[in-house]
Amino acid sequence: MSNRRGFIRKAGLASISAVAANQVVFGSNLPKGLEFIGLDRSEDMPPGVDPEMTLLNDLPWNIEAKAHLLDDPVTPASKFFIRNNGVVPKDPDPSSWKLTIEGESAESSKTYTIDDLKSNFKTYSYQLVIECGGNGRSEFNPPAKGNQWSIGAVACAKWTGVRLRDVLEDVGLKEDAVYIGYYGADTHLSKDPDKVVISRGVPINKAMEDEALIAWAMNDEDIPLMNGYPLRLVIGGWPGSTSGKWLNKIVIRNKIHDGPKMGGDSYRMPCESVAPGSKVAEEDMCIIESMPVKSLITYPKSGAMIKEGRALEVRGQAWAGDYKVNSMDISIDFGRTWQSCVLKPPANRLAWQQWKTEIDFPQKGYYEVWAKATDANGRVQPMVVPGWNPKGYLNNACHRIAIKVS
Ligand SMILES: Nc1nc2c(c(=O)[nH]1)N[C@H]1C(S)=C(S)[C@@H](COP(=O)(O)O)O[C@H]1N2
Ligand SMILES: [Mo]
Repeated sequence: MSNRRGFIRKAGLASISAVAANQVVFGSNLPKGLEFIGLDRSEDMPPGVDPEMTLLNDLPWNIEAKAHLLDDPVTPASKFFIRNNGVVPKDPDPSSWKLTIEGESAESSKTYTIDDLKSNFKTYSYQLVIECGGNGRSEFNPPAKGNQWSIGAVACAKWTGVRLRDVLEDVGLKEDAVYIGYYGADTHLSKDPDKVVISRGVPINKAMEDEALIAWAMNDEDIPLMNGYPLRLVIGGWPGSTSGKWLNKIVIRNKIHDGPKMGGDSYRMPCESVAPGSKVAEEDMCIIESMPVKSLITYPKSGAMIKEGRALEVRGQAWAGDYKVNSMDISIDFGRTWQSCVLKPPANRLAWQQWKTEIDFPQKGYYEVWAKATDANGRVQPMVVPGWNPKGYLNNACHRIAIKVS
């Protein structure tokens, strides 16, 4: 733990939780080995954010959920994680908002208002999992730079909008189209107006699937400003970074999109596994596509105290990127034996699935409940942190909670 903290401190003020990045006046004088005490920052959260959410950074805003906050099948806006790379656009106006589709592999260039999208195309709603590629980053060793997400940079809301496919087809795709890229209206932390914060994308086949949405509503309401109001892409099952917020442009590309955060270590993994701490050459890095199988225990909270002789209901969520979760198991003996859980089918493709079971504890004492999901391809969550990588992506280790029986 002390190593971890030391690392965070070296990484700069901006990553110290519970201290406003821009408010530590004499921060550079802090003696080595000391940490800022910090304040209860729940009052400094953006409007509408549950005070139990964890603030990792406020410039840019990065806020994650705790496991027990993700107990709802459909995540409410107040518990939806926020991951920003730049500065949120000021007072976006939905009535004048424009989305332009262009690019070397577009047959034409077209611009739509949100009303155009609503009236020219059919509207669809899906429950879709968005998980940051860096969710779980805080567990990697040697540590990776960036927001030290624990387990809460994931959510599954109901999204409403038009199919990305329908809009792309309205513009027309040339034969050589292989990728799309997005642009948004957020601005760069450097204040350089020419610098793009992030512009990622997905291959055409992912963009053309039924569930890929250009969305204007989350849970039947306007999308919260922090989550992309008034318009965003929602690409379920892939790293959250593909779901462009404050969406104002989509480019249809004849090559893999090359916007900021498509190359280097960003959202890329060593194509072959490497020893922890290795330097990996550019050409040996591969773009992350589907997120791996994963699950959370959302009830009870870790640390729950229960009475001896009483069965305990345990429940949570499970998801597996582009795939279904096939089975869910829990262990109370540190992985020696497993008990299977009841697992619901997803509400639609790319939604997370609810699981539950009842546990009888054999005697008084301290226990841990470990949860393990298996996807439709037979891939299983690892019990410990999986393959180290330079930016600390794709940690899908089993979630654990503590229980005291007395
Ligand atoms: N324009 C824009 N889109 C963006 C980002 C961003 O910083 N700017 N962050 C991306 C990342 S890394 C993630 S994980 C998701 C997070 O979406 P959320 O903040 O709604 O949870 O948005 C993605 N879309
Ligand atoms: Mo992300």
